[in-house]
Amino acid sequence: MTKASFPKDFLWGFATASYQIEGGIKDDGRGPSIWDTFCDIPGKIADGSSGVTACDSYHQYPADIELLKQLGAKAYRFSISWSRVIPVGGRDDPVNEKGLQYYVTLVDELVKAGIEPMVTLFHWDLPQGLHDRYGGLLNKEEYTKDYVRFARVMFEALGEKVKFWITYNEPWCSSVLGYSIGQFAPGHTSDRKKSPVGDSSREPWTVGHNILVAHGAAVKVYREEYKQKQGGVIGITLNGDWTEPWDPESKEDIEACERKLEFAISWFGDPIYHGKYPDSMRKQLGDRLPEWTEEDRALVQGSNDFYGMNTYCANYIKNIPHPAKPEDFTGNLELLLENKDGKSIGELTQSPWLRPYPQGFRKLIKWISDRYGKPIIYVTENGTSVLAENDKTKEEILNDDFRVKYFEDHLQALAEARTFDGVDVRGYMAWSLLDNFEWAEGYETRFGVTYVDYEGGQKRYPKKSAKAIGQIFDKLIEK
Ligand code: PNW
Repeated sequence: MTKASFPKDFLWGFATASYQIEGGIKDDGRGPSIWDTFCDIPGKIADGSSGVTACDSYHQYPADIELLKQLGAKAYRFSISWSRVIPVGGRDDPVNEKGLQYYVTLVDELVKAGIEPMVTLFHWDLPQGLHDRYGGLLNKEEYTKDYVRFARVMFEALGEKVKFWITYNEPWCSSVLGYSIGQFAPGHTSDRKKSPVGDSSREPWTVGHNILVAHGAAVKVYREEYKQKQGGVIGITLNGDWTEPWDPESKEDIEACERKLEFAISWFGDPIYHGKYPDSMRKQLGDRLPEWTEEDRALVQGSNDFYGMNTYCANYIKNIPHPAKPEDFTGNLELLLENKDGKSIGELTQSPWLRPYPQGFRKLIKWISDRYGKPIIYVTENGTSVLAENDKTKEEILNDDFRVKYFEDHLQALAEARTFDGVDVRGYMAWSLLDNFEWAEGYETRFGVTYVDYEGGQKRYPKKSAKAIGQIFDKLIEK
């Protein structure tokens, strides 16, 4: 019998994001982002914190590179703080050379250390200046031009050494969490108890559309002006989690499972691979979902060199037998953690939405692979928090057996998808290299394979899982 495995050149490593790790938010001329502003609003972040210091990677990046080397990582996925490079953000605004230099040095040092840099251009921290100037992600014409200029600055500065570009991280989160429920910056929602501005019935769909168009426009520039001489690949990273029916006997719940995947993943995946939105979304949302002009479709369709996949868990899905509410973004269904028999989909973690379900990883990556014609896939995030980890002693935190098991189970499932289901997966980035600023959950939730001592100068201590990942790959990669 064949054994599930990964090929010799499988690219594995760890992921982070600028606002979650860098700190130094006012250093060397960095401008504010919408996350700086959002964190300043009382009540938005669980522990009242912000990215003001985070892991201090703006200063301590050499420790991050040392850590990656020590762990045997082949790649490192990080993101660019747009407002560090262009403080106000716009196409006619000045570039901040010192901020840009930070990323040039980071890439140089990674390459010297033999670690492949994988760069995310946008991981949610939009320059506040663009939000103020014209409404940021809500304004397609202005925003696209500014994003393309930013992308161009980065291709110019880093493209000789960076061969993997990710235009956007998880547009679903920017759209839904940022413009429907208001849990993420800029906090727009129809709920007037939470925000004075926002229209949950329309804005998320507009924002999602605009992100797709800006992604397509940046890919076009990369392909026409840089790809040939720089020789890299470019794609988008989409999040999504597997679904199981709440009642396995119910035809409605089974259908709702598929609809949930379409509302989460195909919202972005279908326009890129099929040139249209899913029928289920058009049916429910009507003209609140933007129409594709020929021009925009041409930018977006076929715009992925690879599919970046983020996934963490799975949900039970229960159909809602009434017409959808205008603010619904799920596909008119309930997302549950227990099924009809009261069985939990997985063990509890510190994140209310995350319960590990490794067999769902294999099923989901096959679903994506089948729907999009067997694209090259890089898993750009996968990982877990641990229940009450922050309340434990340092010794206990470092012995994170729960996280070790998560990685063992998920990497086994991924190897099976590759070997037995014909999924063309070429790499895997664990989330995250470091404990870091977990957005609205602040620092209470730790996702790192490395413990960061926030009271002790952000010193880094690898947990058991940090070392385990290399050992798991050692067993799974063909010799
Ligand atoms: C991803 N949800 O976000 C992000 O890309 C990371 O920056 C983040 O730290 C990581 O997952 C862990 O949360 C998500 O509510 C945030 O379903 C929230 C959800 C999904 C993904």
